[in-house]
Amino acid sequence: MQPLVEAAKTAAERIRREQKLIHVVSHYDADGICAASIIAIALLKLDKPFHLIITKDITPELLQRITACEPSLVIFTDLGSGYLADIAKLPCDIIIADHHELGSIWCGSTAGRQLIHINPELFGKAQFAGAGVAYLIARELIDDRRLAQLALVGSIGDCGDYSLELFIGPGVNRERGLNIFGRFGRPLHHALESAGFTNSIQLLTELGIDPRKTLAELNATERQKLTDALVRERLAADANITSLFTDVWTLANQPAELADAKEFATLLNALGRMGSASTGIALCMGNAKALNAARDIVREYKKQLAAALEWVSNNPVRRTQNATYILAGNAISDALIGTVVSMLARNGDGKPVIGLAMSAEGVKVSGRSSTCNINKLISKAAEAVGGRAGGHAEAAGATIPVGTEEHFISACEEYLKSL
Ligand SMILES: [Mn+2]
Repeated sequence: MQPLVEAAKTAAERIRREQKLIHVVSHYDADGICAASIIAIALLKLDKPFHLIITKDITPELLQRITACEPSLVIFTDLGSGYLADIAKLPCDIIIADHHELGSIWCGSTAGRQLIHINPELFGKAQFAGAGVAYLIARELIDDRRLAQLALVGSIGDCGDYSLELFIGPGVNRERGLNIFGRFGRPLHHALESAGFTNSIQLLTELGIDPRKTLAELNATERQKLTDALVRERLAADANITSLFTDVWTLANQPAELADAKEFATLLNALGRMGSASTGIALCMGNAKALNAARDIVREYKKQLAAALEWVSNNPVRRTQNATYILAGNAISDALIGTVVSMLARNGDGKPVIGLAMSAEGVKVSGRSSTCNINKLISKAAEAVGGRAGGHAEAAGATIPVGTEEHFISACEEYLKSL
């Protein structure tokens, strides 16, 4: 951890020295939105002017646009490690705070420029998400309770296996609780049904609990009654009860909808995918008014996601011995294909699930797998067809040229057969 902290200190010192407009570029998912907000909160407090760009991907056009502003410092959060060769062309100092798989390795100075590359993998420890790395930098600059909250929300949104203990403090509380999503945001009967418990209204009524209450609204006696009943139900079904409990993270001084870290992260993820990352940034920075806008956007997101899942169930997916491919074309938006693929992969056998959908830049590819390194697979196949890829061992994405889909799938199959 020490070298990682030292690198974060170097980045913080560089930020403190900057006099010109700082450009911040971050990823559009929950982790990226939290990472960007962490840096934004610090820069605001330090009175450093900055410009923030939230993006799905680093493209040559984006880098050109930044170059045209003649910046002297650009900060990348939750992306960048996979694009070092392109980013290094920027004619200024660069900080990358990322955790995605490394394309190549650089740091230090070159041609009078400072390149600070902070990725936990470089230090042999992959225990931080993008927001966690941003937090390590920002806490060297300012003291603000929101930083640890956002680092936690981003890490939870990223779904990786991260150590979260560092974020526990006055604004962040961890306890063991029921593993039921929607503690603050969903009526209990709905939350229970989504968690796989049937006849929830009947069960709650029998227990004397108002089904419209949320889990967070239950008093201690009601919560105990419910817990006992759910344990009994699981035992009666001969099911495992350990999955009934989980770490529950509560954020202090947040409106109810943002008080549970998982719910907050889910909301940010939906906003990012709907092209409203700015609403997410506003929420992270404490603008309570942004909640109204967020609610409307999330409603629309759920509608689109339901339609996408319905499309998948009504249209043939391509299953080979090695993987499942969803050729969605224009039927599923490129912003939703990753979520759809995640949901299918969760219920699958661990073999790769790969979705392809049309996007403005080409064909967006999104893959998940727990049995092979999906980032390697997708990178290899994307490279074979002239595309660009990046991600993690379990989840990765790419953009490939339109018309190369079949070639891409053959390249995947070839690679999978060779394993
Ligand atoms: Mn991330």
